[in-house]
Amino acid sequence: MKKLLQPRLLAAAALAAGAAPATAATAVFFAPTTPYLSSADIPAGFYAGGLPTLLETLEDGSLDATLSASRGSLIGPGAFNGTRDSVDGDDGMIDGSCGPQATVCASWFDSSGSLGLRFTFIGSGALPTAFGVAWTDASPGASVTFSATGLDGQSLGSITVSGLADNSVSDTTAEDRFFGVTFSGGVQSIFISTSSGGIEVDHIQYGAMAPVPEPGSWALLAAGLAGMAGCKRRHTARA
Ligand SMILES: [Ca+2]
Ligand SMILES: [Ca+2]
Ligand SMILES: [Ca+2]
Repeated sequence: MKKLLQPRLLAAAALAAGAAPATAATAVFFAPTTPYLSSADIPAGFYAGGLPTLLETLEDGSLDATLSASRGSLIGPGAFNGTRDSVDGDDGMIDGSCGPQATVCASWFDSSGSLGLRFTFIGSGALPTAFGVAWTDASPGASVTFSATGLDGQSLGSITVSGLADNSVSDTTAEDRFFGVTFSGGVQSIFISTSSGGIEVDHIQYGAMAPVPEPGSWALLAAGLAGMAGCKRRHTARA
């Protein structure tokens, strides 16, 4: 039985110690407690316009050229049938499974979850400001740790979620979860690891983060509303 997990949105402090506070930007980590069964489960408020620039489902048989992986390999049709664990909807059906099919359901796997997987943006142009992945499998009881780096390897923080992994290493999908981070200063890489056994992921993705109101703009808005209320009261008193 799964236990209830952290709040839907886990926010964490971000700027690495000693990093110049050039902006008030803070990395925000997303770890929804509901399953990621297709790209429709990307959390609201993650990407500008709701969708990533790149969604690497791995169903084309290779990792996109704008991404590098520190470890692991693509496992596709014909390999690990019954235990390969792709995102559920990659076979066109949300049916609690994606793995044994002959022509679809690819994922990314490494036998060492503790060494983890780092996906780095190596494309041209500006870094993405939102970067995520769908974790799909680990050994029973393993916890999942997700972290990210910004420009020049600056740490953006990390989160750890325990109690996710079910008691199966087959292609069960109800345990699958989205992990992502947004940072206006740019996200160079994401790293995901598990405390024991292997690790499997899918839907590596990045894009532009959804705009977040600056705390200052909230303060200005609140002050403006308070001022309007004051004017109305004065106007009412004179009337
Ligand atoms: Ca399916
Ligand atoms: Ca897939
Ligand atoms: Ca799974």
